[in-house]
Amino acid sequence: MQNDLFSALNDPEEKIKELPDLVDWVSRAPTAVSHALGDNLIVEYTNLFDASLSLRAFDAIDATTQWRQDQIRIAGRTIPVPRLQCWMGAEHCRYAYSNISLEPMPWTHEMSSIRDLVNQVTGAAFNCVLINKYRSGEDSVSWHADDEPELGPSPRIASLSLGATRRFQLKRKVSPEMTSAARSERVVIALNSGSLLVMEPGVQENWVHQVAKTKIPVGPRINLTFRTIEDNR
Ligand SMILES: O=C(O)CCC(=O)C(=O)O
Repeated sequence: MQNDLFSALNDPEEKIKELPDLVDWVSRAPTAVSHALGDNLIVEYTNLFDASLSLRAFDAIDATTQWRQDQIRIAGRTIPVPRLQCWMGAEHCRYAYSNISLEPMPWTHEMSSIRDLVNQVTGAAFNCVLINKYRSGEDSVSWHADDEPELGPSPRIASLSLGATRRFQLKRKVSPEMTSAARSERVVIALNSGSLLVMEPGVQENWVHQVAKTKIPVGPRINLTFRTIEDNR
């Protein structure tokens, strides 16, 4: 069903570049579901965007984002990152991971209105966003934590999903004193279109996450992970 909806986006007649005003969207009171990860917490707003707004947001973001295909070096080989990306935010928000250095693109109208909504819902002051586009099941992000120093010691991260449903997997960061049961513990959350996942402080310190490749045919997915970088200039 989801993929049928998304195939409509290939029809130029269906393309809508403008998002509706999101200011009052928060009054629709999204449902919050808690996922306990040991002592840590993920809060999922399951219906932040309904199906129609998710489609429009997907299309507007896809059309207005300057996608980049970054390359990474692994074991002496340079390979394309298995997804498209764009780093957007306030001017001071420089970000580096896996030897990739990102200068922020200025906020687009679409993205700043989604940021304002996410800030309203979460009470956070997110000032930058990593936009990921997974073109198909071949695209992925492998195990990592969003724990780069510029995000501060205990970051809060909010992640909005649009498009095809993918699986968000989490496992604990390994420590020497950990039991084998804890080592093999996995949490899986379905990333449905229109849902907002808030990884509360502590998750990045204790857990890693991934969106693995899948052989099941899936349509494209866009993910927005909102972050905060302090301005220390
Ligand atoms: O696509 C997702 O839901 C996860 C993205 C992610 O892990 C990241 O941007 O750090």
